[in-house]
Amino acid sequence: MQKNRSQVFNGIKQKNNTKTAVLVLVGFLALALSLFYYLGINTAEDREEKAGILEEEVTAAEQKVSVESYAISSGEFFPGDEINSGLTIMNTSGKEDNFWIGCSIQDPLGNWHDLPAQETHLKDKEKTAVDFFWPVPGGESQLVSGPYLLTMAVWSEMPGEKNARRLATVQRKEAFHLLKYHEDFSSFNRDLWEKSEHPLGLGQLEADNVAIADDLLKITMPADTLDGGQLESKAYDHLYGSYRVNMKLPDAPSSITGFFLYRAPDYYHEVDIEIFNDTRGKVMFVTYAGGNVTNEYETYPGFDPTKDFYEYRFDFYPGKVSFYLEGVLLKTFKDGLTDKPMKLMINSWFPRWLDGIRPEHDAVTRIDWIKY
Ligand SMILES: [Ca+2]
Repeated sequence: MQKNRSQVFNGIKQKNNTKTAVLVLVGFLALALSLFYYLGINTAEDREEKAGILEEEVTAAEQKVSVESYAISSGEFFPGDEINSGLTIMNTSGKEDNFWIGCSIQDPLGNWHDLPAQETHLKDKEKTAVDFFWPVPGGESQLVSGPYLLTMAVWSEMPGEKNARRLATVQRKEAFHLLKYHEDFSSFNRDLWEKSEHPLGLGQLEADNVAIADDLLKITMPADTLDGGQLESKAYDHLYGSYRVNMKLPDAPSSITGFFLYRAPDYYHEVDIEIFNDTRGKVMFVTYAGGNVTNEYETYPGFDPTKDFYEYRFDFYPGKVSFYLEGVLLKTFKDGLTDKPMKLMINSWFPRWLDGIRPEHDAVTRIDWIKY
């Protein structure tokens, strides 16, 4: 039951100087996208945006342009990928006129990235399609992972000019997701990760209990023991961003699996998702700062984590951390958060505050991927 989260390319192709633009959407992607827009158009937010276009941005006295259609990349993107968006506009001013179309992208920290505005000259009732392409920066860029907002606007003059008026706007919050890295566990990346070896809870974290097999990271809690395993990033280079893991848990009551950011000492810098390794689907979201638990929330999101692979995620930004399961927002904390870079970790183990029931058989946590 893994979701289809493949990135959806969409764009409006411009046919040189022809009067009509053709929305090029191919096969399944077209269908998926159409459905997406069909559904999307019915959300309150979209209605609001539509209303904004018709009632606020284009006044009766200035009915100069209409937005005929638009498309915005959706899904997940990584460095090297390209974000596409486009819109088709029609000149409704009653005369030939020039228009400028701008596109801006806002990262989860609120920073804007403006793409160069494009100028177009249209006769009355003439339509044109304009595309924008934004290559996702890679390498050493300060890219922040998470959901991005995209807005396109039609202007009367070059945006930024003194007399420039915004004639129409299309905006989508959480239009797409940018991520910096996709660890698929096809091999063990020694530059990024190390296996932990130390006591934790009622047992030991053993490096031998952490292994790559079948394109999975497997953390084993061996039969008849209270031992477990832990993978941790080598560097303390994780702070703000979106952290996602797709995994299937073992049924080993009284043990838990944690996906979290951590920096020593204990209780000072931590953001946690903890899932109970049993069929109930009980999860906890916890943060630590200044030597204390600062937030703790327990919920049953309604699925059995031992039955299939599911996505567990938290988005951490200044003054805010939000927790998601299968893309559904379950909880946000707005205070009691550290601001120090941490390690990203994942572990399966037996805490002292549970019953310490030794599994009859090897209990294995299967981790398909981590993205951040
Ligand atoms: Ca994998």
